[in-house]
Amino acid sequence: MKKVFSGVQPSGDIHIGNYLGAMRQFVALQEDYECFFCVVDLHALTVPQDPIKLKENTIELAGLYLAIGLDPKKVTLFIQSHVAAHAELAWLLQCMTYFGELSRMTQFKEKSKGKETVSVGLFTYPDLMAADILLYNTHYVPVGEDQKQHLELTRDIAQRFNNRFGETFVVPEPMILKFGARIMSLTDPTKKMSKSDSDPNNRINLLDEPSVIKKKIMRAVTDSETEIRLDWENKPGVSNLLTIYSLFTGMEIEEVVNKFKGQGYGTLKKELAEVVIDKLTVIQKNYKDLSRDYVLKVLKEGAERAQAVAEKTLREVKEKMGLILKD
Ligand code: AQP
Repeated sequence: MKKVFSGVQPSGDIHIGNYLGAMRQFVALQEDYECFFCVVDLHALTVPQDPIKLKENTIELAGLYLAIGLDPKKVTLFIQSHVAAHAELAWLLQCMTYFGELSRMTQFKEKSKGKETVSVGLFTYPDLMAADILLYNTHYVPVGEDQKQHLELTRDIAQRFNNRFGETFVVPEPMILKFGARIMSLTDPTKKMSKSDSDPNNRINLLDEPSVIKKKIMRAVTDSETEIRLDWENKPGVSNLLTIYSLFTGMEIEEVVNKFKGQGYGTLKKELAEVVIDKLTVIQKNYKDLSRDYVLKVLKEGAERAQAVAEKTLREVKEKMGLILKD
């Protein structure tokens, strides 16, 4: 069976961009692939985190994975730092990655822009991501558009390793949705919706109360015209709202545009709020039904399964690179 790996950072509130761009796909994939889904807490540490909040976010994200419909009998769900092989392989891969390659990463440039200091971890983040993926001999990686460049680097590293040390890693392929892979901010629709944006109104979180969802959508930035049409260049705000409507209802985008043609922005926003509230209420109910003990049990069992696979790959890599194995 082909393997799938993906991770989400517990770096803040999980929003509909994470869900529509990546997590929603995971649920369908669990039926046909051997899936590993991870709470990538080590990645979250690349920018400063409040330790108490990080722990809360980690358990919350694991609960959300279950609440959206992942079945721990079908998938391996675990916390990245529970499997030490991720950090170990990341080091080995760092020794095979060029400084120039990491310097070209757009996410690093964006996240370090205007900052007086940035961690070395933020710079080497793509190597940790490559380790996450390559440890499981992953064939497919379902991610949002913003992770495409990191995936390309992962492929380059895997090929470089295989060329130098012999066939070892599966060279993974990204699975990026053709539509909805980049959900935009509600307050500035030229930027992507993001957990770390300082303005909480930029995003709708999966666990937002209905009244908050409605308020955020009604305040979403549009434009000074009145016409509803899909036009990313001139009307990114309206185009984003239409896209979210289409993704949550399963209606084709053309159908959605026709439905709202000739109506005001207020109607689009009101109806969108109802659709989003309806969908998120189901996830929120599932989430509330989970006990912390159950989530921890799933994560423990997941880590044991993941560790067995990861350790095997790591041993092979160490051996090929010339390290002496302890046993
Ligand atoms: N706006 C988005 N639209 C579509 N997909 C998105 N993803 C993130 N934002 C959008 C996808 O969600 C998955 C998990 O993301 P991540 O936790 O790895 O972090 P990120 O990509 O850096 O996204 P965030 O939410 O903006 O987090 P912060 O602010 O902490 O950096 C990935 O598959 C991502 O592509």
